[in-house]
Amino acid sequence: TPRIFSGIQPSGGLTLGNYLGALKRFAALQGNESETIYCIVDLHAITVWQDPDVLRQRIREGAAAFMASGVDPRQSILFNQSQVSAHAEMAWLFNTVARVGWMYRMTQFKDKAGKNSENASLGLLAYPALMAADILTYQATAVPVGEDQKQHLELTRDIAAKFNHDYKIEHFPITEPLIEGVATRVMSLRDGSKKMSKSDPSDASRINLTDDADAIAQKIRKARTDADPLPGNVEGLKDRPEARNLVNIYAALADETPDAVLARFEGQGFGVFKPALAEVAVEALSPITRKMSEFMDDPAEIDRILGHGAERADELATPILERTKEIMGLLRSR
Ligand code: AQP
Repeated sequence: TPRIFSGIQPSGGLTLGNYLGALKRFAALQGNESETIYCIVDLHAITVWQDPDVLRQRIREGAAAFMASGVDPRQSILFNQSQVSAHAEMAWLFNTVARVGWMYRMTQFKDKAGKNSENASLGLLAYPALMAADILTYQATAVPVGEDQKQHLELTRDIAAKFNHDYKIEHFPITEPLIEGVATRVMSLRDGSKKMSKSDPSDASRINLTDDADAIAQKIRKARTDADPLPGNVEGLKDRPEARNLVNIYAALADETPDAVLARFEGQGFGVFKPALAEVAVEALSPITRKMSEFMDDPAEIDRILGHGAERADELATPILERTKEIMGLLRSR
């Protein structure tokens, strides 16, 4: 059976991008044909400064968002990264396998470190080695992610291949990225060339999973668009990134193809399309927002679920970590 791993950072409130690119698909991948392991990657979040009290709350919110989106902690293993020490240990081993030059090439590092990259945390540079550790500590074979994580997943493959080559053993699988559907890159509502992101300074650029119906409708109404009517198929959206983004969001939320959506709205302007999109968005998101807040009413229960998930994750991770150390010649005498 395929073993699927993926994670989300508790580095801010989750967005529609996180939901469509990740959470919605995490739930859909659960089932008898695969083993699913989902993680709130708190060790990744602290690569940029996090207020401790806020972080604790966001870890719980992350867990609530997973469960509200349909991740069932009985079917999947759901936990937060820092409770399973194998992730950090494996990351150190991978720091010795990965090359410094590989890390400097990562576009996420360049974006997040900004101009003054000498002042970025060492952890921000090593981020992708920890991500490789998350995945390979479970010998996971497939990782559902959004388009923005593609480069990091290629680096995970490079680390696995170099380890297998250097130690002359087929120990780690070469993991497959699962980047599927029309919402693998949801764009900002204010700028069709930027991805929707939880850390964008403009709240109007994104739909948060905690936004109420009025906020969702207002953000969609104000979303940047052009003035042309909608075309009859996706070909007609080629040089219209903002329009394409809204159509893709509609299609992903309604589980339709963009062409099917356009067939219905051909010739209509955004005065008609935006209210229809807002309706679909509220219908899809309001049950999730409601369930998230119900889960958040019982933080002790969330902590219990994460603790139990961490125990199960630990059982899978420890033997693989121990075997990795043995392959590398790290002596174990007890
Ligand atoms: N805009 C997006 N469209 C589709 N998928 C997205 N993902 C993120 N943004 C979009 C996917 O969500 C998962 C979790 O992402 P993450 O929390 O690990 O960090 P990120 O990719 O850096 O997401 P953000 O929201 O942009 O966070 P910040 O602002 O902190 O950098 C991943 O699978 C990601 O692909």
